[in-house]
Amino acid sequence: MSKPGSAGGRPQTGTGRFISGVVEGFYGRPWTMEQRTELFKREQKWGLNTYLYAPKDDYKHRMYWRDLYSAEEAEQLVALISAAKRHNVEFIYAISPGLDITFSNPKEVAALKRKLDQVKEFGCRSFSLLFDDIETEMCPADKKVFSSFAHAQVAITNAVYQHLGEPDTFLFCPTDYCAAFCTPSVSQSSYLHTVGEKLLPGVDVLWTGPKVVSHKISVESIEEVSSVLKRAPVIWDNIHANDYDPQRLFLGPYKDRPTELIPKLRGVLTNPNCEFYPNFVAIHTLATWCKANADGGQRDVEMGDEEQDPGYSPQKALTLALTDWLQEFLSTDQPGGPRRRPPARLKKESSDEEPMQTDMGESAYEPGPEENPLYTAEPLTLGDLKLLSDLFYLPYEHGPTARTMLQELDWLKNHSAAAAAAAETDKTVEWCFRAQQFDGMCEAVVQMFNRLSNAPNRSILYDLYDYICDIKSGVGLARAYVKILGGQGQPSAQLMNDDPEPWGFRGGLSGEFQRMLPGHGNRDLFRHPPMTEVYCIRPYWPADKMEVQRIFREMQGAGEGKAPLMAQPPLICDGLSAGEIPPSPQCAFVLEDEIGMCGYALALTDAKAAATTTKRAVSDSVFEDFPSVVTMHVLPRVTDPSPAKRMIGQLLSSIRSSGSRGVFCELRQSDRRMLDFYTKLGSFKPIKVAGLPQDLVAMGTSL
Ligand code: GDL
Repeated sequence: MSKPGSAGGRPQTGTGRFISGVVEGFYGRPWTMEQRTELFKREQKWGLNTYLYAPKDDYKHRMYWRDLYSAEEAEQLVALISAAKRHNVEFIYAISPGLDITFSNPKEVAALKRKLDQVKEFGCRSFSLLFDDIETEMCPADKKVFSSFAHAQVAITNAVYQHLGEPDTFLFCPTDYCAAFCTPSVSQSSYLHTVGEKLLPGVDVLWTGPKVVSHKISVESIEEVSSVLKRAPVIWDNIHANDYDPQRLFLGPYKDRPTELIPKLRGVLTNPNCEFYPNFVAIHTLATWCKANADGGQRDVEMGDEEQDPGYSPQKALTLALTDWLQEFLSTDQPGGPRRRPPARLKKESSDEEPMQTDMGESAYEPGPEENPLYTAEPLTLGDLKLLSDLFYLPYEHGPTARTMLQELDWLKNHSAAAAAAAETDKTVEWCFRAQQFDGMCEAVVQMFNRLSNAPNRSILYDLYDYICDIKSGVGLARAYVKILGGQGQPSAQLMNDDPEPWGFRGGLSGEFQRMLPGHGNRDLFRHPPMTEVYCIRPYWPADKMEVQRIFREMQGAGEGKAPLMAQPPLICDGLSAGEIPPSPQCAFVLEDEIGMCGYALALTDAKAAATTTKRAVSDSVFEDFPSVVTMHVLPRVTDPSPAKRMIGQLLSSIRSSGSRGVFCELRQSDRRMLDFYTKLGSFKPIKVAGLPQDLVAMGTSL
């Protein structure tokens, strides 16, 4: 096994310690000097050791990288660098010259060295060159000198690294900084191979994982990139970055990076939310993660969950972070901050309640018996913060409460008509119960909002404010909608009015664009590109039997006036298409276009009886894995495969809901179109069925 932070026996660079901490590497308003100093305090307290200064929109970091700092700026940077030192945090100064540097011009190299020399004079000892998010095409002058972009970047990086006296910590961010950017792949990327071979061994490489914002980072993926780079990378983690979407904020725990990675990495730096204060959770949970192995692999297995990381539980890390964060919320951060008032009902008898601030003294207003009581707010709770984090969790995952709310709203929407039709049945009772529960969850969001907006620490509140307002009104709309579904309440002005307030149609121009796209621009749009024709997939009704038979005959080559192909052996599911066997409930769909029905997909959740009718001796083991059978036909006029994919998708989902564990279909070898269709679906694979007539093929999929 290789040493921690080393790859392929390469000696460790720098101090050899695991680099852990924060990269201020996002687009948008950079943090203030005070916030950065606060960050160093926190890093020290939580055991993190590094800060990488790389704010994309700081003029002199990227756009005007050649410009030296003014005396005033210098003073600030000197103070910042010494604050980092005081808190035992390694300050790495990064520069991004890639927007316009000409690598082959010695004046440019000199400008870069001059700039970094200046920062070195400020007391900085660790540096970084970043080449992320830039054009990959070299200018003609550079093309004459360098054989590739990688060669150009590596040459300048090595030169600067040596010029600065080979600092202990020197980081390089490649232009292909994640697997998704590598062509054709990580292992075959000539760019990364050049970096791996030519970059001096003392320089470390930043890497964001499989994607820019990586959902998961696996040990295998890191082993792969380490072998190409010939060194263990430093992860630049964008898991909590929110600079790409103004409606999102990430308050979930550091997650989906196994702690087994720690010995395989040179370090981890998180590039978190643009707003400073909400990063409490991102940084606190990263610190907990980093400690996982330092504690000698403290075992923390939660029984019965094999997926758990033995060294780290995101849920526990989150609770630890939120518990500490709550204290910060409750501390007044501004002069003239609020006095804590006793809750209304306790006001009279509570004499032991400590006011947080007593400077209101004599002038404190006490309402008379018939007057308005003073506005009081309950203090924020850990439960509120848990809910807040659930609503603003992680880029690929909502927190548990948010998931439940979405599921419940979906269920209430889909079952509201049934509830109305079956008055006073169990279904209505269940619908009303679940609607009430949903309402309760919405109310909890409102209460959380109220308590948050009364929290004494205004700096955190102001960073959160836009987001919590947004979620509060989103939840409010859903809540009003469920009331209307349940027949309570009038359609509110917000939902139905012809002239709503601006908060009834949110999102500005970007919102307009999204609403104009099919499915409101949701993720399905990318999975199933939009169709040019309009199709409708609807449940099969018994009255559709004749039309289904017509399509079946047409597809068998026995259209009007032609005789059916008698010579062919029947398929198990032919009885379904011919209308001799009815499909299982909820397991039949038809496809319609402008002309009429143009396809169908039918299933039997239990195929055994149909096999017997077709006189086919299918073995029990096949039925054990694939108890259900499907058949699907789509007329040739439907040239777009998407509607058929969606129809089979809906059918499989219904079969799965019936409790079946697998499904198969039979196809004729000559039916190239359907064979091709099932093969391209990806989920269906050929299966062996003993006694299958020669020109038939069976394909199956588990559900
Ligand atoms: C990026 C940018 C980063 C930005 C992040 C999230 C790297 C190396 N660069 O690609 O500045 O904050 O995406 O939008 O991650």
